[in-house]
Amino acid sequence: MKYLIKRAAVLCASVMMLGSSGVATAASQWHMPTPYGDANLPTKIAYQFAEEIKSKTAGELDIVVHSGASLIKHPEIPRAVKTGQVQLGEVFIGIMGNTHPVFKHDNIPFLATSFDSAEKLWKAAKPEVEKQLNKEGMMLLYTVAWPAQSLYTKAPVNSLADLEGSKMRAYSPSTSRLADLMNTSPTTVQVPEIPQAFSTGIIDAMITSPSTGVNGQAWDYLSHYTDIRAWIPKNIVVVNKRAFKRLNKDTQAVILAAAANAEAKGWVGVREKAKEDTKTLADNGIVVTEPSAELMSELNKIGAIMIDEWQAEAPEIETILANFKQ
Ligand code: PCA
Repeated sequence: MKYLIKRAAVLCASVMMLGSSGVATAASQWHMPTPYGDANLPTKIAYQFAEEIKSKTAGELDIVVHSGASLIKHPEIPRAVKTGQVQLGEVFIGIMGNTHPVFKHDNIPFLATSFDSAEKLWKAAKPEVEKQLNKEGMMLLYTVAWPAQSLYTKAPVNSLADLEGSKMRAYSPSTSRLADLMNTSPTTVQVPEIPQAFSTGIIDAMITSPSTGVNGQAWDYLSHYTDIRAWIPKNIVVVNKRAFKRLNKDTQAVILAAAANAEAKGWVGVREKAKEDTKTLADNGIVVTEPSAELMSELNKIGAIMIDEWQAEAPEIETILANFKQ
């Protein structure tokens, strides 16, 4: 019986797919889990991306965005897309650092610290990232960057000695390594848990964007923001290759055009967000300062170590770095 029901569902699905041969299609619904809440730029862009596809396919493809890890937990999103549990999803590139070192290009301190150089780094890394995703049965649709990542603490930081022994939030393999090299102890904390982790003493420092600080009302539990602008990480939206291939060519073209629009919007939007959110931190009483020369020189040394370590991990990294330096 179960088998029969399954067969019927499959038949139904194939009838719907007749669209590619020009016969009228029934609307299909796709599910898109995203890791961050609705207030975040990448999530807003995900909604617009879905809306554009729905309107340009006249409702034939309806992508339902499930924000804030409400459908699938963040670390499980890549696997959910890979296995076809969902058709597409959004993920922070850095958390895939342990899958393959090409994904670590995203969280290497002081490699690309301005938006222009981050765009350049993305162009350099993208072909290698696409190759790895392809091996995993996924296809890249678009990326959205975060503002540069800076240091949040409960006291001023003039040099690394001021941070020694503190509990530093980590959100990826690379940020755990960074915390080690800073003589702090890394603790993995997801964005929604940041306020509670600070107030209960699980962490006492973090490196993230002004946007994530504003989002979690950082002024309630810390006082200093040192603008080290250490790296500019990104989210990517990926689609299951088989699901994409099953669509007719017109729908595929609509998706790719919407993805290109989303990416362009992201690079413009993040530049505005970075300024606006840094101002909001200051307006709410956080002491926003430029880093001291001593702190920057210490951090740059750590950055150089991390680039060396990363380079030794796989031949693809050499290719990314060579493309980036061109
Ligand atoms: N916010 C997310 C990812 C990068 C960022 O700015 C976070 O802190 O987890």
